Amino acid sequence: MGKKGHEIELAGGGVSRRTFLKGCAIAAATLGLSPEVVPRMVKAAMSPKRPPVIWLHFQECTGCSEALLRAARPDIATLILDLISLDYHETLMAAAGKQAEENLHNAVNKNVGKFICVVEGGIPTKDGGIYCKIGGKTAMEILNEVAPKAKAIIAIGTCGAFGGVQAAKPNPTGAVGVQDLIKGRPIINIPGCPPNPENFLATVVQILTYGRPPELDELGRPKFAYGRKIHDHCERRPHFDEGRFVERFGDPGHKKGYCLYKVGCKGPVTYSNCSVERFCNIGAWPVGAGHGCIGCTEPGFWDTMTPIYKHLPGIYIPVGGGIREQAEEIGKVAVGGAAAVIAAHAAVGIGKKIFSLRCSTEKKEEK
Ligand code: FSX
Ligand code: SF4
Ligand code: F3S
Repeated sequence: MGKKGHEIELAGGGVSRRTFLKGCAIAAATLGLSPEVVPRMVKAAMSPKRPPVIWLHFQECTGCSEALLRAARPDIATLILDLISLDYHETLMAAAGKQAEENLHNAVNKNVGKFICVVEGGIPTKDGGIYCKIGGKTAMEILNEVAPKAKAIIAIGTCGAFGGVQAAKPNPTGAVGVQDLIKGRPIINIPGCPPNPENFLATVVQILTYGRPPELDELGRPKFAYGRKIHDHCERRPHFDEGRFVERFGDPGHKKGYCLYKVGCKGPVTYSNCSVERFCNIGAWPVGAGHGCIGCTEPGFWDTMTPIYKHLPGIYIPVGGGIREQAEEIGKVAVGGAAAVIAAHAAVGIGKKIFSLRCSTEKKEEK
């Protein structure tokens, strides 16, 4: 890229300064930081010493890499690829076979204690881990060779973080997330199926600028991205509060943009910034498109958030006043990750008529 006006070439040579500044501004906003930190971020990110990144792929659909490469605001993929030195990525690199194996070996051993290991995909542990093998080695073997030598590990996507859909009961391959196997290294989970690339970008910029991972919640997720519920910032929330719900897909309420809770939205129990950050630079996100959130950033969502089109067992909506605090309990229970049956009270406007969606358990208790 030539050096014309603002088109100043950066460390990696792929993006203009303007794009770069925009990217850092987005990262700052995503991190919840003031715009004043942007120059510091730019300085840190412009360092010619780009952190080496080794990106491993295990049991997954490659949607995480796809989401990153197809990100649009402002060409986040290029920006990320300029911020880091991507030394190994099986989907993107030209090398194959023996050469690829040598690349991995060299990238790890040249950068012991310095590289960021990104893990995309779950790791099968049953039967000696034979259900995912690359170059004759199991995913477990590769992870155990690479991850302990990393400075930090980013488990990208719900598969890398919590095992993913392949861990759905009965979990035939014994799929788990990175944190179940690797101890003693910092692990940052960026779940979502797939995750929002802006959360990955912001995490990388945070590490580059401050030399440490962002603050994490008890599930290892950055609080800046997973600190609030989908429901807290959903554009359909006023309908929820006023008791206006979609009863069936395609009904008049659906056409009017009413709340999707009754047709299975798990936004009240899902921690993620989707309703704020959105996707693809066009403000798109699942609930905006008319489908409920399926809770894809939560561990075990494939078991705990299903059936997708039914509200969670035990959830009911008592309409009346004074229960707004109880709505907060919904998320806490979900973050605890435990409850197969979550008794949750959704906040609704004061003085509305009582209607109930009580589950059979509760009906039985009433009898
Ligand atoms: Fe998993 Fe990544 Fe879901 Fe796919 O590859 S988080 S299956 S959308 O995207 O690992
Ligand atoms: Fe939005 Fe879902 Fe909450 Fe309704 S239940 S307000 S659609 S997040
Ligand atoms: Fe996933 Fe729900 Fe966001 S389905 S992408 S956490 S809106």
